[in-house]
Amino acid sequence: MAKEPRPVEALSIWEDARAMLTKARAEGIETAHERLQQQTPHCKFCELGVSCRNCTMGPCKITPKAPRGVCGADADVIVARNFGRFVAGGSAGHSDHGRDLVEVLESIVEGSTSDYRITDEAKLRRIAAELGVTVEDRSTMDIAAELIDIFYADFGSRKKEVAFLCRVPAKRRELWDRLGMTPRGVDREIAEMMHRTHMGCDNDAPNTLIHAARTALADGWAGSMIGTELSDVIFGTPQPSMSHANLAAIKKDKVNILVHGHNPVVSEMILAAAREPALIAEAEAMGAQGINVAGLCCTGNELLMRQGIPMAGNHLMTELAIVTGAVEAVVVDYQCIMPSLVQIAGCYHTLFIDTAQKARFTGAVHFDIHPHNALEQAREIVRMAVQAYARRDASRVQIPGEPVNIMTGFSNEAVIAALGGSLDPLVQAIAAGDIRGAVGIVGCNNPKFQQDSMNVGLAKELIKKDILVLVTGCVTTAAGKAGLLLPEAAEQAGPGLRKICGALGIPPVLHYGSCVDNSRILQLCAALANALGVDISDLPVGASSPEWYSEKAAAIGLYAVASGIYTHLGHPPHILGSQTVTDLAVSGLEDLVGASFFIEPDPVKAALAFDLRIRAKRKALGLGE
Ligand code: XCC
Ligand code: SF4
Repeated sequence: MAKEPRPVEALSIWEDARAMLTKARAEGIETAHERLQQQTPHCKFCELGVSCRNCTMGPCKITPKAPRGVCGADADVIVARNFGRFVAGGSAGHSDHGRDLVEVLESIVEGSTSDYRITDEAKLRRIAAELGVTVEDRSTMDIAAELIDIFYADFGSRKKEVAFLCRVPAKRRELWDRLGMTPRGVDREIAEMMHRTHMGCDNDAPNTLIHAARTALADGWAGSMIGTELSDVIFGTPQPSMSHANLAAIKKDKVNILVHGHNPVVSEMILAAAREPALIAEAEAMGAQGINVAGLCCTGNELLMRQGIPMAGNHLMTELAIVTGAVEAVVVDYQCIMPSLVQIAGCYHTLFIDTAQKARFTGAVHFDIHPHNALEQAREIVRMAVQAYARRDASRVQIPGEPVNIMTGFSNEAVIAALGGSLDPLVQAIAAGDIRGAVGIVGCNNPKFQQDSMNVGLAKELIKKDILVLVTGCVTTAAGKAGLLLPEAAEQAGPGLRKICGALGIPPVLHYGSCVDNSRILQLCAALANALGVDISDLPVGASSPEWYSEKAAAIGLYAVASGIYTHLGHPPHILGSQTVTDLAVSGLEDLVGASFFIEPDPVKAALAFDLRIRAKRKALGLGE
């Protein structure tokens, strides 16, 4: 029997989401919320992580009566192996994205593309010098060529460690060396994770988890960091600017193109094409008042940070954005793109266009986009969207609400510039207790939670306690819609944070970018630790992914913890079937790496836990509470 649909109020805290969920139901369109109901109750064995399909003697599942799989693996081994592969999947996603940026830079250097160029030469030279490349008296292209080799080598296996470990405090590097956690090469650690979890290899859960951490560190300090740094080099380093967020980013009278996915390589070209006068004229000839590009998920974050395009929504808004009936095209690259979007687009005049060979969707229009043809293909896509405008059914258009303004563009470079050229004022503000600490709130939506209730709830609680919040990924849109990405939100902060934000004209919640841009937060933590002469685990900082869902979020969480950052999750990964693995995650890691995970579904309680942690860390540093 079909289950009663849950009231829309229970599904999301947002009016725009509720309005579109109501419209979807009226139009007979199914969303992730309905599918979650169909999928519940979930398989208990999978939920606990105690089912294994790693060979054909199985599949096996662990029960009190059958405590070992056919090969003899127990719950600890099976849970650790499953979690290791989960993390490898996430690390692969971010890192393969990073590699795509290296390939674009290579195309620029080789001269095989004129669509992309090096926008921030100074940053390229700065990174190169940091990595030991000679920069004096050399052309930018020459330096770039050498940097490309270094980054390709970071994906390989012949190095002792990935290049950006030069940013990591010495104490942390020694610790990783001692534990066998030093990431050597992105592909190497991912491949080794797959190897170790083959039947009959690594059958010691803690040992498997150490390698999972190493795999995650390869993501954070190499794959993702390369992605962030090269995106800045190619598309420009973000600077503070104003934009807006929510479904009102979709404009009634314009040709609406939503970019979705993660990598700016394609979405930047879509935006460039959409800004060309000839295509705008075509749109006007169709009766539209221009072309509007708005973002979803992380490719939206990338364009928001650098180009100020508005955010239509985060993960659970992606289906609902199409339900407005006013979207001409959804153009996707990869990751977090629900295959259901193809069906929902099919209920409207909306074109669903995929652009990456590694992320094809049955039923999509496919464009094979490469550096050499990107802009020309993007023009073709924009032209198709313009033509689709003629097929829009005005009677089905409903765009809820008013846009909420947001401030974006906080790269570390921008923050340091705002501070007058160095991190010293931030260090002083932390020492004085005006900013007691900082927490990065990152990651996703998950239909298991009321959308954005925790993402927003936690941010609000933390700023009250004079804890600066940095957001990335899908938490960006959540914080933005709640008005927290505006300097005025400082009124909701504690007195110290309010004072600092007021003096600098910045919000108490800073938009730090997309999910690969969590590497910006890693870099900031490392720089703060180096400035204070301590390890990252000594800092009064934390990380949180309240409503996470993806393998990538697990990789982020694990590299944060392994880097020494106390990390909150709103719900656990599929590990509870092993006491050993669970204990390690929530306490044992503390002894090993100076940080652990904590699981807490209540944002108020999570904020209290951060408060306690930050208090203790401040005390240990000889600062006031
Ligand atoms: Fe995906 Fe990055 Fe999660 Fe959002 S936050 S649902 S991973 S888009 Ni990365
Ligand atoms: Fe079963 Fe072991 Fe094969 Fe897993 S690896 S399916 S536990 S026999």
